[in-house]
Amino acid sequence: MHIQSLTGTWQFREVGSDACPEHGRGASPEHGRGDWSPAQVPGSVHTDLLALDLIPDPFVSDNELRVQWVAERDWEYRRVFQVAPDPSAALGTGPSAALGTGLLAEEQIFLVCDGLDTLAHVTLNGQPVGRAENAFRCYRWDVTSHLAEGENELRVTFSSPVAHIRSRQAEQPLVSPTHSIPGGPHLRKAPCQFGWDWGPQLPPTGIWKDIQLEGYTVARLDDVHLRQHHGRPSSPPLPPRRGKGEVTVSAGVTVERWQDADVRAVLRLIAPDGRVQETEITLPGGATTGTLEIEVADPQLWWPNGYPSTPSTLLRTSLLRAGGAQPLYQVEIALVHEGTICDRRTFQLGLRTLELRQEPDEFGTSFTFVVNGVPVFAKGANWIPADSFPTRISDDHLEHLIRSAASAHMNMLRVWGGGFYEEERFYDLCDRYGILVWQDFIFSCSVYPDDDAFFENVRVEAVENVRRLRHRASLALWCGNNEMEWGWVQWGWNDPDYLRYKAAYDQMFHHLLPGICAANDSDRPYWPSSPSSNVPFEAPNGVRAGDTHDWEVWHGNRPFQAYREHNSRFVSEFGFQSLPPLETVRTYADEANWNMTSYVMEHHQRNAAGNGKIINYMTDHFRLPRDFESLVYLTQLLQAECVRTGVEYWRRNQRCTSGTLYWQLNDCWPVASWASLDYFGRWKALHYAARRFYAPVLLSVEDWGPEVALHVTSDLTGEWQGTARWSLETLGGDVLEAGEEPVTVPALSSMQVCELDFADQVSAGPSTTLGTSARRDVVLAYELWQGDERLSLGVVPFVPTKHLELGDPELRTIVRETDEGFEIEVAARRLARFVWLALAGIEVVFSDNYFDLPAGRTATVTLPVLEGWTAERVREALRVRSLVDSF
Ligand code: BMA
Repeated sequence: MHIQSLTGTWQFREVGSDACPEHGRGASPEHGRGDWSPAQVPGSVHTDLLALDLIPDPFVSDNELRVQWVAERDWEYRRVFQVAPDPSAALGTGPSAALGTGLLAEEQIFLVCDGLDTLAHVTLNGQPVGRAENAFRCYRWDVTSHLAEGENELRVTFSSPVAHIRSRQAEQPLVSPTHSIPGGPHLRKAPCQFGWDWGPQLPPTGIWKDIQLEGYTVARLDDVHLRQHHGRPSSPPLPPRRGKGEVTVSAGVTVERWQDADVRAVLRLIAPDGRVQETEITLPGGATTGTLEIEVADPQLWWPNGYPSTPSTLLRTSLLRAGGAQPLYQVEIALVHEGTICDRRTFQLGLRTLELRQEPDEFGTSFTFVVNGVPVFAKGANWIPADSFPTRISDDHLEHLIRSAASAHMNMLRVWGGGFYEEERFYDLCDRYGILVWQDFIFSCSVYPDDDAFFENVRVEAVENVRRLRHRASLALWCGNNEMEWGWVQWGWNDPDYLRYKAAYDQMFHHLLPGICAANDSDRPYWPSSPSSNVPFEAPNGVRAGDTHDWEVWHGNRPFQAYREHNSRFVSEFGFQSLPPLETVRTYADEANWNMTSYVMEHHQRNAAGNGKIINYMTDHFRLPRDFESLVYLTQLLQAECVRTGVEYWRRNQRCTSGTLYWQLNDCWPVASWASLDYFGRWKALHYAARRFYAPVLLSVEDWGPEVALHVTSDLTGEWQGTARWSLETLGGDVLEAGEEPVTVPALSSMQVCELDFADQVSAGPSTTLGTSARRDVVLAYELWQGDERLSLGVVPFVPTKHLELGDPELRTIVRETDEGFEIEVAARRLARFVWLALAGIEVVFSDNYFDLPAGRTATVTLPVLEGWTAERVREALRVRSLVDSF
C-alpha cells in the first residue's frame, strides 16, 4: 500500500459555465475570474478569499450580505503534483515526493476524497475522473490509468450550491426552514449552511476533508466491523463467554482483492496500559471476509462522564477537569501479504454495553440509556457545527468545546440533523471525555425529494457513515432526522400535493434508514425522528413515550415555570436565547451600535422577534439595565435561569424523565442565540449554571410562592449522605427561621428532603408578619453539605427578582496563589445575586461564576495556572460585579 496525501497548498479561481459542463452556469467577471490564486485544502472558497483579503470578514457587521456572491459562483481548484516513477527513484526530498515514492509500482491506484462540498467535477490530467453530489460521502475513484510518472494535474470544479438549489426549487418546490435560502433539501450538504434561526446564509464550497492517492496491488481492507461481546453467550460464530465481566472484541473484515494470494489479517489490541494482545487469521486466495476475535485480558470499562461515581469521587470531580480520562483501547487491523502490509486501519475503542431501555411504566413508556447496566440520566446539550466554515475549526478549539461540556458534567451531546456527521476528531474527543453521542442523520425541518436518485444517494451516505462511526464507544443512538415527523403531524405539511413526500418520508425513516442501521450496526438503537413516540406519525412530541422538544417556553412565550407542566420522558430540546459576551459582540458591532435594536445587533439575531422576546421575558424578571454591558449580562442571566428551571424540575422528576439536552451547546458564528458557549468558546452565564444544575448531587428547590420543597437528586452509583441547610433571612443576613436536614439519597434517584411553608412570614396578604415591602427584603438561602464540604449554595426569593430591594453587597475578595493556580474568596455583606467575576486583559474559565452569594457567606472560586501571572496581578485585574450594578 502506498499513500500520497494531496492536502496542503492548491490553487483556485472563479470559473464560468464553460469550465463546469456538468452543473455549470455563468459567473460574472469582476472577481479575478481566470487568475489562479493560492488555496488551502482542506478549505473553502470563502476562507481562501479571506486569506487573500479579497472579501471582508463575513462575521463582522453585515458583511455576510456583501459576500453572498461567493456561493452563487462556480469555482475551480487545481493541484500540480509529482509522482515518483518507482520505489528506487524518489523525486527530491519534499514530503509529497517521498510519500509518492512507489505509488506507480502498485497495480491499483485510487483518488480518495473524504469530503467534497458539494457539486464537484474531478479531472486528472484533463481526463474526467468522477462527479460528486453529496458532501457527506467519501468518493473513491480508480485513477490507475490516469496517473502519469512525474507531473500530474488534478482539478476539482465546483458549481454553485445556491444556483443549484434555486433552479431545483423552481422545478420542485419543497418546504425548507424560513431562515434558509429556499431549496436546501435538494442538496446533500449541511442544511444550516443555507441559514438557520441562529446561523448565517454562507454555504461554503470546497474540498472540506482529506484527499489522497492510495495504491494497492494485492488487496485492501474494504470494511472492518468491530464489535464487543460482554460476559454473556453471544450468537454464533462467537463461543459462549465464561463469566460476567469478560469481554471479547471481534473484528469482521471485508477485503477487496486484485490477487488471489493468501493474506493474513492481524488484529492487535493495545490496552490503555500498553499491554498488547494479538491474533490473526489467514484469508486463503479468493476469500474476501473473515472474523477475528480477542478475549480482552482484565477489561477496563468505558463510562459516560461522571459514572460510576461515589461520594469520594464527587469531591475530586468538583475541580475543573483538565483532560479526558476514559480507558481507551487501540485496535489495529493489518492485512499482510508475504511479510508486507497491504493495508492497515486503527481504531479507538471503549468497552461498554449500551441499551436504550423502553419499558411500560406508570408514565407511559420509558426512554432511558443504560450503560454497563446502569441507567444514565442524560445531561447535555445539542451540538451544531462549530463554524460556518468547518475547515478552520482547530483541534484546540474543538477540544475546548468538548472539555467545556464535560466540565459542566455533561454526558451526552446530540449531533443535530441540520449540521453534518462530525469528523473523527470530534468522536475521538467524545470517547475520551465520556460524552455519549445522539447522532441524527442529516435531515432537518424540511420536506425532502422522493426520487430514486435521491434515495440511492442517501443510502450510500448512510451506509458509509454508519460503518465509519459504529465502533465508537460514545455513539449511543442513530436518529432519523430533526423535527420532521413533528412537521408532518403538526406543521401543516399535510397538503394533498405533499402526500407523495409523506410516503417517501415513511419509506426513508421507517424502512430505509432503520434497515441500514440493523444491517450495519445492530448493536445500536435506531430512533425515527427527534421528537418521536416511535409510533409513526402518532403524538411525536407527546410526553408519554419517546423524546420531546419543549418550546412552549421561548417560541410559545410561556413563563419559565411552564416547564413544570411538561412531564417528558426525555427532553431532547428546550432553551432560551441570550446575547454573547461583550467581547464577542465587539467583534461584530462597534460601540455606536451597542443597542439591542440597532441594525447590526438585529443582523446578528436570526430568530424573528428574538430580541423582543428577550426583552419581554426580562421585564418579568429583572429591572431594565442601565447600559449595554448590563443588558448583555441580564440576557445571559435570563437564559441561565430559564434552562435551570427546566433541568432542575426534570432531574427532580427523574422517575419519569431520563434526560435533558438543552438547545444548544455552541455557535457557528458570533450571534445572539440559545448557545451556552459562544462562537469563540466563551462561557456564557448558562454554561456556569449548567456546571451547577448538572452537578452529580443537586439540591434544588420547588418554589410555589410561600411554600417550597427542598429536593436532592443524585446521579451517584452509590448512596449519598449529607446535610441540607436552609434559612429564611433578610437580604442583610438577619435570620428569621432556619433548619437543617440530614439527607440519605439512594443511588441514582431523587427525593424530597422537606417541605417548608412560609405563608405566615411571606404571603402577600395583610395578615402576614412581614408586609409586602418586607417580602422584597427576604429570601430562602439553601446549602448542601457533604461532611465539611459545601457542595452548593443558592437563594430563592419570594417576589420576582426585579422587586428585591437589593443594596450594595460590599463584595470583598481575597486572592491566593495555590499549587493548581489561584483561589479567589468572595464575601458579601448583603445578598449579592449573580456575582460576576472577570479578569481584565485575559480570558479565563473560573470554577464558578454568575452565582448567588447570600449575606455573610463566602464563596471560593478557583482559576487555573496563568502563565506569567501572580496573585498581585490577578488582584489588580479582577472585576467583581453583581445584579445590583446592572440597573
Ligand atoms: C429546534 C432546532 C432547530 C432550531 C431551534 C431553535 O427546533 O431543531 O431547528 O434552531 O429549535 O429554534
